[in-house]
Amino acid sequence: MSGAGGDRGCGSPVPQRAPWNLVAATAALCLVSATSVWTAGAAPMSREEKQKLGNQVLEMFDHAYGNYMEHAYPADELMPLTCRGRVRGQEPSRGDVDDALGKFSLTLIDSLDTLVVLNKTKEFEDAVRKVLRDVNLDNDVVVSVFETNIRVLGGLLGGHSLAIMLKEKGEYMQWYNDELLQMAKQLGYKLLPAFNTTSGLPYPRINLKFGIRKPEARTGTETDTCTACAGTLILEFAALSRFTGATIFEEYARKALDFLWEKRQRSSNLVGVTINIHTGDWVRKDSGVGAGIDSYYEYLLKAYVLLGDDSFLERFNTHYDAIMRYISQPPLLLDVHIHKPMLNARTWMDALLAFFPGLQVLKGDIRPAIETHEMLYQVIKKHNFLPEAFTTDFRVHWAQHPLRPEFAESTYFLYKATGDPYYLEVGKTLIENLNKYARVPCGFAAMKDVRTGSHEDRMDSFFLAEMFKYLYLLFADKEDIIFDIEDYIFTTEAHLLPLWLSTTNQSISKKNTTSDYTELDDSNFDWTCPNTQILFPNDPLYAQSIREPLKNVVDKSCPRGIIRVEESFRSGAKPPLRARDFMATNPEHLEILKKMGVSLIHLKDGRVQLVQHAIQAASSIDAEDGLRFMQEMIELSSQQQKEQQLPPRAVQIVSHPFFGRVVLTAGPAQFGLDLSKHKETRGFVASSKPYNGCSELTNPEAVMGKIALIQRGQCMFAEKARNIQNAGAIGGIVIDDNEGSSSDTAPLFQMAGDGKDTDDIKIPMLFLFSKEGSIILDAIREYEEVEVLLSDKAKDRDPDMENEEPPSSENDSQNQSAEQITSSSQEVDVVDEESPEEGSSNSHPESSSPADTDNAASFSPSEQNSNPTENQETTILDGECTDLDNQLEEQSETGEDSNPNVSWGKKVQPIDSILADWNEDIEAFEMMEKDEL
Ligand code: DMJ
Repeated sequence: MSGAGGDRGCGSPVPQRAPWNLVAATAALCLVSATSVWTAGAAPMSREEKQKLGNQVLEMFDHAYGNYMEHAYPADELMPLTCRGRVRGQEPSRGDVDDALGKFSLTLIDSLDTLVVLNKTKEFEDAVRKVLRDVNLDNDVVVSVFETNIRVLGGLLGGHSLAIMLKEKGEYMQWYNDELLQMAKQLGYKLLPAFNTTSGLPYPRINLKFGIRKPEARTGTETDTCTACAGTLILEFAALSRFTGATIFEEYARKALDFLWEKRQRSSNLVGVTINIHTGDWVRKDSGVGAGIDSYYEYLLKAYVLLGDDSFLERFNTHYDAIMRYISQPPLLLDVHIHKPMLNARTWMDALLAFFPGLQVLKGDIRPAIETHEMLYQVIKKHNFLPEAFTTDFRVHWAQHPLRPEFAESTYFLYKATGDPYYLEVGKTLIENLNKYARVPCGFAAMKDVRTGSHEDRMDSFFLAEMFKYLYLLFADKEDIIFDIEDYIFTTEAHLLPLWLSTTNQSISKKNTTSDYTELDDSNFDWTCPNTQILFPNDPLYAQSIREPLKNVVDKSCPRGIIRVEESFRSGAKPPLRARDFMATNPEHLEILKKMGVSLIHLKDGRVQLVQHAIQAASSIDAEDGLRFMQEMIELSSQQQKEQQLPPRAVQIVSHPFFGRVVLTAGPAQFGLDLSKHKETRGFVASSKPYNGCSELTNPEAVMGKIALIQRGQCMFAEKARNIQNAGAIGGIVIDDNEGSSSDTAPLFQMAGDGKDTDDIKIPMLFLFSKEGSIILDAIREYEEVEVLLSDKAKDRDPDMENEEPPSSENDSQNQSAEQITSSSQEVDVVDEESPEEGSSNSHPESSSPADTDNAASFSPSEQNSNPTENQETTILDGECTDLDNQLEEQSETGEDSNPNVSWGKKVQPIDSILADWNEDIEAFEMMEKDEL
């Protein structure tokens, strides 16, 4: 997700319906840099230091872009570990992520305007020539309409915007004759068939060559799209219309926005995550500011800034008010249900919401922006990067990090708004972390797991489009950029569109809007704009004073439930029961459960099942507490389950030329040295003979004091470990014999023992799938001496590693052997190696998931209730056997459910409406469980 325009502020203090050029000019005063007035707080950064950091950003960009151009172009993206291009169809499918790839040299197009911002005008000129010469927009590929719009159409328009700016300056691009714009127009027409729905919302995908719904198109049968997917078109489409005079693009984008606005949930003014493009029904009714919705809000505000159309600001302000009322729980931003906005829909946040503080700066709401940004920074300091998702108590929920730029974007805008050098220090940390943990010999690799430091063979184009722009601009002074950045607005992909478009070809402004705003009065709209020139000179420590209380927020989390507890203490009422405090042996707790409509059922196998019947709750408040309790219990169960699984381990190649840059995710063993206890083993690797390690080694001299490589198969893992240990190995790496296997496609597992006592095995053992194992085997072939570190987490690259004399190497094509695993699975299952009599080296017993067999807390639907609509959720708790009376169970099965009306205190609610409400909650929870970014 991304940004806002320059330091342009929010709506301006000018009268409504003012001509936009005036609005733009006035708004430009709203958020200006306050560097000159800073007197205290974080130490100011010298010009030299800023320049040094700016130069570092330039060097990093060269490393990323140079490697893409050298090793991947004309492919869409660079695979930085294997140092080659990612060509769709030639790599295993990664699902939806691949829909950004249209065989149109994505990274080159996405990088165009970054080149100009970074002052690489000559390279820009070359890049534009390459785009015009090489890029084909007519490929038979199904692509995402959203991604193609923001990255490719946006990239071409950003390139065009800066090409004409340069041409006008008179030095570069003198030959340019709107060729990028012509390409953009061609692409625009290719996307239009996607809008052929009754709602006007676009299909999520389109075939670049064949469009939609023709048999050869292989798309057009989808019924749903995400709100951001349908609501993030207006900037690019309006720019295309205004640049070319072809009004159709802006009309289509406006129509889609109008439809979304009409469909907002009228009482909460929130929108859901996915919508049916034919019926307009919300498919997912959870609502936040991150994945699936993010740039819809962003584009409403920026459409106002770019197009000067008040209706967009009115809509944005209405939504913003709802966001701040329900979703914002400072410093957290938590998803809620659109129809029950007081109810959290999940207990974790996704990384995409990190753009939101930047948008709040554009809106002019600085305080919550500072708070949320600080919270995010605390999470980053803990994990080096923002994990794709993290819980309200700041634990990792999804451990990947694909080098997303959103946090850098917000950092840039907060620095522009506050002038607080603290944000420069934040940017410096981002640069350091990227170089330390993500930089590989052939570019920058996404983090597969921020906890272990392992990589994915992936460098997304947005990394070049956005990250380097925001980082460079953060440290740049006005004179470091060859044009005035304040004349442009950033799209969500950080492409630059000139603000003068607001006064060009504006014939279609509002022409086709279907909404009327009679229901809204001026109080809905915030026309004022906090001016940082007034704010900060009065109190230069303003930002710092807001951050200060949040310094330890990651260690001392305070999610909503706790706030509620505090509130109830204040009011003298009893605090609601938290799932983590619940004890099935505590009669008081059981009483509370009963009040909340939760019954507890003992299963024959000793486990305990919780079922909520909302209608049995003593009041609607108790029912809501019960729902929250169940939600927490589900979360707790799945966390416990995760915690019981061993986290993955890391094999880090530390010798020349890798120097720790290549980290492979490995499966642990249930025996041998436990690497989780801050232990590690470092040594050179050697293949064992026989390679399967199933008998006494015939080459003990080769493996003595080394880490032995053994092939999977033919005997138990423990037997292999004993054989290599007897030969003097200090560790072992078992490599899967199933050719082509990778943690991309298979879940990691733990190597189980042999059912006997394995205490005699003292050395550490790790498992690598075949693709990852072959990286080490290739490295041996190329460099002979390969040293690795076995640990639970990749270690920082030791500068000594790089100073060591390189072992003799035949050639120095250091990038070729670096391959990486790309699985997103963090689950670790237990697998026993096959028994000796199972001969085939390729036949492995199916991995058995602990979730299948374990007594671990797990979530399962109730079998005890015939009417599922009357149940909330069911949780099975491990070993919570109590002497609990059967009363509750009996109550849950009385005939009360048939009561047509339920009395909650004074309020009588028809059963149908209650059931409908709860049904929606159940659906939302089910969605939540399946949730993916
Ligand atoms: C970018 O492609 C855009 O910012 C988009 O809006 C969502 N996120 C990615 C980067 O994370």
